[in-house]
Amino acid sequence: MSFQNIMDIFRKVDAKSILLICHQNADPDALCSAYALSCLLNKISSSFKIEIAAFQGLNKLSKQILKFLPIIVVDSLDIEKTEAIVLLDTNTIEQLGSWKKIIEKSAKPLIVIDHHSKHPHTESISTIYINDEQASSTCELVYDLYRQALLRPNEREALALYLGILYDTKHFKIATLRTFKIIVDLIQIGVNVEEALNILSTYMPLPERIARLKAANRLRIIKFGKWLVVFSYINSYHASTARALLGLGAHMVIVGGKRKNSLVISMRALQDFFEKTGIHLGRDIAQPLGKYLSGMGGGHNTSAGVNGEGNIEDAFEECIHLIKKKLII
Ligand SMILES: [Mn+2]
Repeated sequence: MSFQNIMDIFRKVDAKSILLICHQNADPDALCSAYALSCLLNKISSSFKIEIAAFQGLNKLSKQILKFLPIIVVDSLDIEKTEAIVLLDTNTIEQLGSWKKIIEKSAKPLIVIDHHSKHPHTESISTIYINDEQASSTCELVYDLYRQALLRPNEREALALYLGILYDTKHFKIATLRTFKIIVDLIQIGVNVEEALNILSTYMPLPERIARLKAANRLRIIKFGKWLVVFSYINSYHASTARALLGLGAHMVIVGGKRKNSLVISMRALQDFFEKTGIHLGRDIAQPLGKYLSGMGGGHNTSAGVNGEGNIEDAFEECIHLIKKKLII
């Protein structure tokens, strides 16, 4: 499926208004791919009226991007006035919340451009399904559409594509040769690498900074053989704080505090800690801790969370007990 196929569909329905939809709390890849695509379509025909919509608006970093790129995004859906819909960076229409039903019922052509694993339902309701799991980001796919259209992004569009790719590859940690080839082109067009990095990294609200610093000040360090496990308490930004403490040098972090009437705990560990100790945070710590606190716990191997009731000191003691049980030093 190519750019030509998309244009054929637009021509078939005589599309004047085109709606580009991002997944809920649109991340920079969703937002920037929609923006770059809207610019591409406007280059093809200035008579297209294009609107970008995101269910429940944008995430924090995407909001930051709006200060640097002239993107207008709405958080309401008006499907009546549009002739065609393009869904970007969205794996399943579950990610569209209450818009899901409206999209499903609509008889208007639906074009999906995505790089997550192929989803049969999404495929079944789409007129054109551009899905490439090898692509690092939806921005990479939109860049491909520029090439197919034999058009070159301008500086702003290149910056948008760069930001989407930068975000989705976790600052190029999971970039491929294909990604870097595109990146070279975007830099040649005029992307300022340092400025782009700043756009994606400067945003941290003051309360979050304070939470991180307070948690660092209240650290309790426990050494299990060569492993450093740190505990701290704070009443907000648990996940962010846990990540920050990992960055300070801990192998594993447990941060908890009160939220409303319950106890919330976030934990993080280094990949190396998981591989060498075999301790799976979700299964071995968060799940049993959730039970202990009459709540729920779970998560992944290096990232997990618990919601429950009780006293934070008790919860920490139980964590220590669970770690000791699993850890053969
Ligand atoms: Mn993406």
